[in-house]
Amino acid sequence: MKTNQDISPSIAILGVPLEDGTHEKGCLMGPDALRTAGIIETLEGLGHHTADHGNLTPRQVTAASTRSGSARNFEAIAGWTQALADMAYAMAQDTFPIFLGGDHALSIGSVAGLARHAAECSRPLYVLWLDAHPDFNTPATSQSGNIHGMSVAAFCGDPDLAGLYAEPLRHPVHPSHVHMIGIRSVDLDERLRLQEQRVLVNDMRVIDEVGVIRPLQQLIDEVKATNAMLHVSLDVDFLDPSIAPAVGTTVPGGATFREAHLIMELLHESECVTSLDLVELNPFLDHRGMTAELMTDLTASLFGRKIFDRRTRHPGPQTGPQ
Ligand SMILES: [Mn+2]
Repeated sequence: MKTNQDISPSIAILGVPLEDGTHEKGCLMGPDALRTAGIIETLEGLGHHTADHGNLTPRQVTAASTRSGSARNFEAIAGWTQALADMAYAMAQDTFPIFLGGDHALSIGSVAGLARHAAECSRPLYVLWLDAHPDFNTPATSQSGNIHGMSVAAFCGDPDLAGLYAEPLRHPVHPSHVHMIGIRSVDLDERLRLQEQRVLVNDMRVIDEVGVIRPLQQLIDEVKATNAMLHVSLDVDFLDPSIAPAVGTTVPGGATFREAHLIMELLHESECVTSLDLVELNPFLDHRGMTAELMTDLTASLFGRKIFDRRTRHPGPQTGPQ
């Protein structure tokens, strides 16, 4: 993904077996399921040197608390966030980091670390949020109190989630730099906040009407025009449950196999992407590893694999009826 064509991009993998952001158990097995599906061998096979940093251990945090409302496992997630933000920052220095989740609360830490790195490079950070949900709730608006539904609010600097970080968030992501695709389940308060803060939401209706190319091209153009870094955060529930059943928050009507691969192929061609989250894989709910394999294949497309080779078919000599 680096623009220097002479150097094969070096990829750093980090497992984040975090499941405190959701009610459903099982996401802690996500990183190992992705490894079992061959994500590292796949990337190596595409010519990318890939280093596996193993699984992250959370920090022990005692002081964190939310200012108001409901946020389950706040302390535990603060521990993951603080350890991950530091790791993400370090990994981004000279590699393309891939974070294997773990539930989507992972992004609270990964994006914060990447935003710090981007700021030090004097570049904006854009986030492409591929998800059924905007994850823009706050402790005050959330019905469930599950922090995996608050990730975007957290890294955009919501004050009720500030206690997840070790220190005040110096580089919050600007909400207008968050582009969402695939959205089809939004809470009422969340909808109002998304509009107020000008998050760019492409719901499934947009995909139905114009496809994935136009909204994606708008993002790529903006990223190129501002010399930004681009983080992609891919939630399993972005995909239609018929092709990706291994997630605790399935919503019908998700992206198809080809829509998802097309997004990844266009992102590869753009050479804009600088980091990736693969989140919400719950292997306990999977069917013979099909979701882990699909997430691995989508990652391969992001790194240059063509699913369908564009070979020209030469029809054989026309033969008449025998
Ligand atoms: Mn999500």
